Amino acid sequence: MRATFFISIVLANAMLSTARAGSVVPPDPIVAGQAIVNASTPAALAQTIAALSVQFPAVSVALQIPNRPIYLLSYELAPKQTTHQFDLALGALVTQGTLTWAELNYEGQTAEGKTDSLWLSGLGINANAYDSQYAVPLLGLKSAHRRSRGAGVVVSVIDTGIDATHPVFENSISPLGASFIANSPSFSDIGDGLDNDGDGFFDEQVGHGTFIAGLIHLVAPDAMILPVRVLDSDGRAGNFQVAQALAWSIDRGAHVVNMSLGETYHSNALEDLAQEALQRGIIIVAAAGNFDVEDPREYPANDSNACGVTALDSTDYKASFTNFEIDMDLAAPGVSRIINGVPDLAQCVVGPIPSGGFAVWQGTSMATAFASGTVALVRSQNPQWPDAQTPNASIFNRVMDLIDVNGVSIDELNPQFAGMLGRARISPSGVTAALPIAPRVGDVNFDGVVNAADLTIQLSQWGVCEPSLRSDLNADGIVNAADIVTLLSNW
Ligand SMILES: [Ca+2]
Ligand SMILES: [Ca+2]
Ligand SMILES: [Ca+2]
Ligand SMILES: [Ca+2]
Repeated sequence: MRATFFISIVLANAMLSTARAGSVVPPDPIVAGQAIVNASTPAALAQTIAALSVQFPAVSVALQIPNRPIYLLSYELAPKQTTHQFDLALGALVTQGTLTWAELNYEGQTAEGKTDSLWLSGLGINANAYDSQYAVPLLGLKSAHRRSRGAGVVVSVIDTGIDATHPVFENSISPLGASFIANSPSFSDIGDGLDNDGDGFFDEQVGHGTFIAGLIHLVAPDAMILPVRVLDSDGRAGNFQVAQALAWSIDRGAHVVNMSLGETYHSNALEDLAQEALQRGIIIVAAAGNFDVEDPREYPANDSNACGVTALDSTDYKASFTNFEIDMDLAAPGVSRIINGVPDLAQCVVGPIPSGGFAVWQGTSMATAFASGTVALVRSQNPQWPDAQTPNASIFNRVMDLIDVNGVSIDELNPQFAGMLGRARISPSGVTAALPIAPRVGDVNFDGVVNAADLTIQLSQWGVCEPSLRSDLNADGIVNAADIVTLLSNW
């Protein structure tokens, strides 16, 4: 089902296409037989299971988000019972105060998967096209990289997985990634040969995570990327599973979390974790969605504790497909132009795909990746955070303000959407110029030089750690000889 130039040039427009104006946004499906609850005590959880079991068969606790009172319940329906009846029973437990909240396990999906947008690979889409794509001069990445390359920052990519063997990544993918796909422990970006969502395409979102990681890496080449595979090969996951991935990212100390996905149901589980991320100084960056609508809104992009990102073309005009609304924070390039069935590479977003190749794609997911990379550059230039001026809970707003005031105004170009495409188009060159030069790789104490003082700190932290520890230069969860070699090579 995958389009390449070799087999389907004429399909190119259709393959990259996204929804047209006025399109009906389909409701998000529900994972059958699953619900999510917040039970503040073991007694409340036991009471919940007992109460639901009076009405419904096989109610049990399937999983817990570690160290949070958030549980996945599994259940069955007897003949003539409906999911809606189970939802009402959950609602009654919330009303009587047994549960803090409860919800069905709605499904999220990549922004592109929702609109059947696929990547295109083929002749001429290569490493050079990736390095020279329009976003590089538009965002001023060359001058930005003289100020910051993202060193010391860990960006979690919650997606379909990442092909860490792709040559563009060199040593920038943490081997400590995770998979929340049942019976598939690898975090690699691989398919299962199935049309999991029954839309006629097989494994159509394989490559999404690799592509997204490649764009983050293009903007922040020294940031370490933490792969968190939770979306299936067709780009979907239940909110509980996405919440697991988000909690895992928070617990590993990620500084930035890229979520190029969304769902139109406002999930309490994701809201709780977005709130926790904010309190811990972790910045969630999420895709506005590709339906060209204001409503329904995609979550978590519209959460006030997450950075929602819309897409623009190479001249800062609104992407025809991008969602828009007042809660959006930033705008970034996300459009690829196809002319007579052939991508005009000068106007395309180009990223890596599994097995070493490159592709053209478009969407708010891609804009989100450019924004995450920019957040990583800014975070790297402020290694002292949290501090007295910028405690953890202020980091999100501080970064948004910095990127806004040093960004490019887009309201004049898009008067119909003024205030609804985000506060500014990201300008990595602008925002990095306004901040101190970031420490380079190996400058563990960020004093501007890599020397014995950094080595001393590294030796004192020898052993198992979280991948976000500055001394763990390859973010593999252990400070050891490999990290010392990297430090010495940057001496
Ligand atoms: Ca499919
Ligand atoms: Ca599949
Ligand atoms: Ca130093
Ligand atoms: Ca290490």
